[in-house]
Amino acid sequence: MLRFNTAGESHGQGLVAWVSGLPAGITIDLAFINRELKRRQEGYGRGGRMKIETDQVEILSGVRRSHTTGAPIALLIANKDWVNWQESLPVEEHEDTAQKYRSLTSPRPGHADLAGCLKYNFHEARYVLERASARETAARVAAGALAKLLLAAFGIEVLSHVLAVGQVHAGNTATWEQIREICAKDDTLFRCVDAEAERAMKAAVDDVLRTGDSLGGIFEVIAHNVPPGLGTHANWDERLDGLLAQAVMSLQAVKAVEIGTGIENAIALGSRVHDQIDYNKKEERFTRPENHAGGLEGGISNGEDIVVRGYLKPISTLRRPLQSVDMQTKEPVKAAYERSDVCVVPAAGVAAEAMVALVLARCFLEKFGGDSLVETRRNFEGYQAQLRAF
Ligand code: EPS
Repeated sequence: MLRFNTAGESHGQGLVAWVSGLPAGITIDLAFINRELKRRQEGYGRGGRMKIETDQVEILSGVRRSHTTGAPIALLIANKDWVNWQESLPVEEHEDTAQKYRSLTSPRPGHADLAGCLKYNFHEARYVLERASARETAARVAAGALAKLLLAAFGIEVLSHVLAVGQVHAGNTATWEQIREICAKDDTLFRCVDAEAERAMKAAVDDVLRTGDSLGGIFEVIAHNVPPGLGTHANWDERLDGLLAQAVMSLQAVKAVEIGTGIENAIALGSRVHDQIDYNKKEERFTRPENHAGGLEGGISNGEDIVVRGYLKPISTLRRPLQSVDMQTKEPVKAAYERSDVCVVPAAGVAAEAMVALVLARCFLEKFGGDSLVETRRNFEGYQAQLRAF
């Protein structure tokens, strides 16, 4: 079974990920993983931290001579900012470290600060916010890049683009080719296929930069060329739509997840919503002229592109802070301000690609198995032949 987890704090020594269950023989391209990390750092509206960090992965185990060995893979991404924090957050307390500790006693509405302090019995939020930080998604992106490399060996690609920032919506008309093109570019502002909407998104972010506010938005992840038959209707906890929703919702600041055009579908007529079925005799496969279902029916992939949208609340750290209460004095105060991003929708899209890729890779390996890529491929090709002969 493909499993992964992460550890690490925003201003700790580094972030780590552990990935287990990938078959032996997958080609691992470090440049690809690092490019994914760079994509996560991009976007207009990021804070000062992104000028400090150049995220690079170090692989500590499970990969030898550019191939997976089948053993657990340990990944490390160093935090360059650690040099500025090692006396504030030392692993072992020293005599002179206490006064260098940077406590945060006025919790930010919308952040994990207060709920985390109540739960763990801290009277200031440093340890909570360090782990709650979306910097953790760098580790997820590195793990997701491994999943993407497995999927790519079977022609499956996972990419994302931005549909909306604040009130600015680009519309729902992006094609797979446009999404590929925008993802191939370095240093995009919002990874939005609509240049005019992108300009308006920049203006919206400039506004909140001026006013000390923040903005959320909507990203869309597409998984292209996914075979039909991943996930199952048979058990609630194996439905692929449910697994994808949980994985994407688990990303910091994501507050709603949509499959296909699920939200619009809820208020439309059934006859407009359900994707009619055709058969392409030459390609020996069922096709759909439209994809409102986002490639999922009955919790099973149906062979169309899988479409997952994430809705991001605005960043909760505000330069012009909201009202809060000091956790020690219980007196009213303004919420704390820490250096932060003001808009992270394209970065969240990249983190969501990683989560979608990890879920798909897990379901793919559940269906096709294999301890080596050769074995997985044999099983996959047998199923492809079965589909053609259906
Ligand atoms: C970061 C995500 C955000 C940034 C962070 C880097 O984390 P958070 O969810 O805590 O706001 O603010 O940068 C800093 C913590 C900092 O000191 O600037 C990321 O995605 O890498």
